[in-house]
Amino acid sequence: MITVLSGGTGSLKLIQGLVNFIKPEEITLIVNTADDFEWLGLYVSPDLDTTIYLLAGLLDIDKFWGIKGDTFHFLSMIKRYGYEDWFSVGDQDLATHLHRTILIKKGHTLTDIATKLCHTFNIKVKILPMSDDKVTTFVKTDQGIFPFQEFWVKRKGKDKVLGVNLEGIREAKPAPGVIESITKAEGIIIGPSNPVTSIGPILGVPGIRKTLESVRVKRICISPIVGTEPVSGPAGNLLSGIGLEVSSFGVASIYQGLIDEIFIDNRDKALAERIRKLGIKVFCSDIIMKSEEDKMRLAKLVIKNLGATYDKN
Ligand code: FO1
Repeated sequence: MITVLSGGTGSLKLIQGLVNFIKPEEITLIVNTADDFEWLGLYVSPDLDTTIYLLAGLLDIDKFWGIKGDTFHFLSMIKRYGYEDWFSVGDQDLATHLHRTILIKKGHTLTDIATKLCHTFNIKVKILPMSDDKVTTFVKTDQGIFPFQEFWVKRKGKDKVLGVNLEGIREAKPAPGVIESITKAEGIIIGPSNPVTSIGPILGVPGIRKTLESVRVKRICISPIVGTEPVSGPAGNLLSGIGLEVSSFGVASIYQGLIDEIFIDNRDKALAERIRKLGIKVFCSDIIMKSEEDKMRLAKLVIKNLGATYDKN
């Protein structure tokens, strides 16, 4: 079994590659839930839903969120009633948020709900939220403090970041199965997601970082940065906001002690020596995943470097 710590876009592209080589039952994903928020009274869990839609074959892969071909009639109507429409929830997507909210009101946990959704869509990959407890990312900027979705979607991630606060993280417990998925894994991958607000919250849940530090199996991270720019998303602004270098070296420094090896882009070869001094092995490759071939090639290399012999058959 391999375990992947995962956020939105980047990690999911790698997972699209991994499922070509590893039986889905042999893959566990620990997913960030600190982006979750309440939207018009509904519980929205963007990274969990994006993961589920991807593996169900429903994801709009142009945007890498929402459902392909979804309509937005509900959103247009609610806007006429005077509600804000900056968060584009499609009509089919709405059903998922409503379903989750109903189940939460009945006492189900995020883990139960993820399992139910996987069952509905016949998803065999194990999808675990990082925690069943509420953790909320707030981004402190020069324009004020905003919950993550407001910072990223409403304000387009443009404000200068001064810091990040993960409310509720100290009290959060790892969701059932999370610690076990790390201790029992034959290899661990930290996906190429934003290290501050996607992977950061997962590692911040008490117990997860310590467990990851203690395991003996190989732990590989794929950098989400090429040069001084994130491949996607707000990682650049967030890394500099917490005082770190916006580069694969900055990423490696966050994961020091947690990873054995980092995949960086061929163009960042010059950083290799500095990263090695952190006690982290460096593997240079083309890490941009645009085509299906890119995803498969990178996934194959990661599996090879994990030293794992996974056979889909
Ligand atoms: N991201 C956007 O940039 N704009 C949106 O309107 C938007 C809507 C949305 C609806 C449901 C959902 O599950 C995700 C959605 N996202 C949207 C993506 C998302 O909020 C972020 O990209 C992630 O939180 C970052 O991992």
